[in-house]
Amino acid sequence: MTTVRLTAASLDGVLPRPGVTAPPPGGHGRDIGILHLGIGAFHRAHQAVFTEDAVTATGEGGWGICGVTQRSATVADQLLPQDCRYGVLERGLDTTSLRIVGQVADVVFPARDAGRLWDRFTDPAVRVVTLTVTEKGYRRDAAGHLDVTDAVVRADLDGGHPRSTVGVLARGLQRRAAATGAPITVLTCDNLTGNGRVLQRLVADFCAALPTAEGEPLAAWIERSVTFPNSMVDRIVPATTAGDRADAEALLGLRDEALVVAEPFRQWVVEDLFAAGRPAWERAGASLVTDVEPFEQLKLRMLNGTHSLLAYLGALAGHATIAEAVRHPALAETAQQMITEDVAPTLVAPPGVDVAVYGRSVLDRFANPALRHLTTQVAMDGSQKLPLRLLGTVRDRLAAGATPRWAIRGVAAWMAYVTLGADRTGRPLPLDDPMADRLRSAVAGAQGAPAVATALLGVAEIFPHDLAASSTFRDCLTEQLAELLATAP
Ligand code: CS2
Repeated sequence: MTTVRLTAASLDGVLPRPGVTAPPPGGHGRDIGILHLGIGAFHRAHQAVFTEDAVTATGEGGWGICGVTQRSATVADQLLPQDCRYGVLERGLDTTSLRIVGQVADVVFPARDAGRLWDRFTDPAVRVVTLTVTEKGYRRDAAGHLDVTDAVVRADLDGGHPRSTVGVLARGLQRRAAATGAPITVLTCDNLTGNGRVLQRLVADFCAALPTAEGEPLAAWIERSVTFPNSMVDRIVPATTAGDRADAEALLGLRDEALVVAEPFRQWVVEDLFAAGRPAWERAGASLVTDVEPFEQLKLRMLNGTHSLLAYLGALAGHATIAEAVRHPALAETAQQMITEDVAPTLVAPPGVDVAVYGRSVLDRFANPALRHLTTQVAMDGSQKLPLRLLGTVRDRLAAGATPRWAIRGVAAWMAYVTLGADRTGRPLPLDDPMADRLRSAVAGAQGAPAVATALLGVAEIFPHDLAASSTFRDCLTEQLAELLATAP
């Protein structure tokens, strides 16, 4: 028997239902005020939930979300037939609950219908553009600028329908400037240090690479009318599995093809720098602050850094999930040591946060066995993640005269992962990374830890010259890499 699919009408037909939370009646507040670039699982489990809670708490309308899916139509085809309703399956240690979210009001796949994207950009009712496009979506060069040698960025500068994130954003802002010039906020929600300022600079780089007569007035308008707050986002959202879909279907009695799964925890710290208003996210538990940086460093280095460490060491040791990896005593100890000995001394504690307690909570969250967060999923895009998550810690500790052995172990584990391509039982480990070809050819023919380390330390987009030249770093790295390579099948 095939189950009926989730839609606004079918949902009304099954509610109320134990274990299921429904969106507010009538889905108030769905008039679109937010345009979101990159409507993957993370946005649906994080910002959309905060926004719906804020709108529910205040009764203020006008903050419905229009999601944009750039690379494929999959998300549009999942959400549109469901009137954009979807479930967030919350998996705690011993509780599972399902919440249906109604805050997303539309989804656009620009390759199919670019006009609808531009209509949103020029609509003065749209006052915030949010983004979750992952680290690689920013297309930065080794110096952190927009990579104007990238073929997609070049094509966007030349005109035609833009495909890069910065291209879409700059062209959308250009149309808005020409239409009404109404101010707007661009709020990135990706795991980058100083993410708002980074994006602001990349958009400025795009403008600077345009012909002067076009780029200068656009840059000047953006300077006057657009703000780019920093933000720190946190919620573990693994890829949805068939098991998650089956569990949600059992709870709801409807089939949900847009389901996402998440841990109960969620946090959002946002710099309160909005050009044209915002939802009252503080009413939904977000923190609106003047300085996000200490929160961001804490999260990137302690949570994401440890996540990457466990992903590479765990995958190499044959652990399929992060929860399995962190339940292994030796790996748990390594993670704890990195947190305490290497990361903690580099941090300025954010107001009201006890860094040691935070570190323990991170490991508890990782150990949640109900979340099947694959080590290979977290291992993806290492070339983009390493500098933000591990290398900052390594640099700061080296500068303080210390040898951050555990953070360096994380780097060594990444190198072993790249080189071996298989775990200790011989099972293949995918190298899913925008620089995969570069990395493979760098290590091709390199025999033994010193040669592999030299080959990968030479990739300047990842390892800045001064770090690659540090003998303390190189010696500690080579020693640990030798050990990891020796345990290969
Ligand atoms: C993870 C993050 O996949 C990864 O690299 O480290 O997605 C992590 O789950 C989130 O940042 C948690 O907020």
